Amino acid sequence: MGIFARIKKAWYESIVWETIDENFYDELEESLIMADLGAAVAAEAVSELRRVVYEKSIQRGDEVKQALRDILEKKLEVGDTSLDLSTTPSIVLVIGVNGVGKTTSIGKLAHRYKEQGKRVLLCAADTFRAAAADQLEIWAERAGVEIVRSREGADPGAVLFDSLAAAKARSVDVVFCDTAGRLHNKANLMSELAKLRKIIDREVPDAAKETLLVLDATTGQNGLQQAKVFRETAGLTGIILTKLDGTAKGGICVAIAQELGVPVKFVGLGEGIDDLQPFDAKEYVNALI
Ligand SMILES: Nc1nc2c(ncn2[C@@H]2O[C@H](COP(=O)(O)OP(=O)(O)OP(=O)(O)O)[C@@H](O)[C@H]2O)c(=O)[nH]1
Ligand SMILES: [Mg+2]
Repeated sequence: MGIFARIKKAWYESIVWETIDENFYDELEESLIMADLGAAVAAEAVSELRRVVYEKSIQRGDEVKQALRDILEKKLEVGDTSLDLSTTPSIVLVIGVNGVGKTTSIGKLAHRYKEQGKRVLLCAADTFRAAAADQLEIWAERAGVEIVRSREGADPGAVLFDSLAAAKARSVDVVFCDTAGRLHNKANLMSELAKLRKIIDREVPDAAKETLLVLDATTGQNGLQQAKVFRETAGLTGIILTKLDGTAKGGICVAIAQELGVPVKFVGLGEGIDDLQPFDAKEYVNALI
């Protein structure tokens, strides 16, 4: 950056962050709420920022910004962001409400781990929707991985059982299990997921297991409620935050990390097979602020 651009930038930042007064904090809190962090977490972050600004006698805009980044980053660090794939097979159950990007994310994950030299098998346990297994099969072909599927209306538990048997027989490294996002009602969906969990625990008790909740970044505050409900039924080891390529900031993941202690593990940045990245708190917070 040239000297004039630098001066202009410094000047701009100094007027934007010039007065660290009540007004500044109020506006900041509001913009954090707008980014979907939720009222409670936004208030907490701002009060922490006040304390840091006071204790360190911070006056410069860029220092305030950095202090806020540090605070949010810390809030996101609530657990391992990598997948535990330490056993053969390891089982990854992918859950979430309809349309959030479960099947697409599985396709991307399959590609990612196949590229890393792992033997991957997809389990088409979404038998509720006619085209669901076909959609997963297209992803399996794209990624060049195996799939176990059945017909529409088949028992998802039976498909999972077959997938686990195949995984054991074929020395598969990782099974990604797709699930329905919609059954006749929420109670049905949840009891179905509880059943799938039980089958995994029974059939591969010693396997490394992940249960990933897929959340659409554009969902906003409702994401926290979804995470609570799914955590109760299926347990959660991580979040895949999709559709971050749009305008949504996905700040809900900060609220989920804070309130439920569940870390984001991957972010979805588009519809293509390469549009999935491991979550990086620093990068995420930089983009947020
Ligand atoms: N822009 C964008 N679109 C995405 C992303 N992930 C998924 N999608 C799109 O979201 C739509 C739904 O994705 P699916 O993978 O079918 O979602 P699902 O959760 O499996 O849906 P159901 O099986 O119906 O519950 C598709 O059009 C995807 O291409 C993402 O990270 N960014
Ligand atoms: Mg699907």
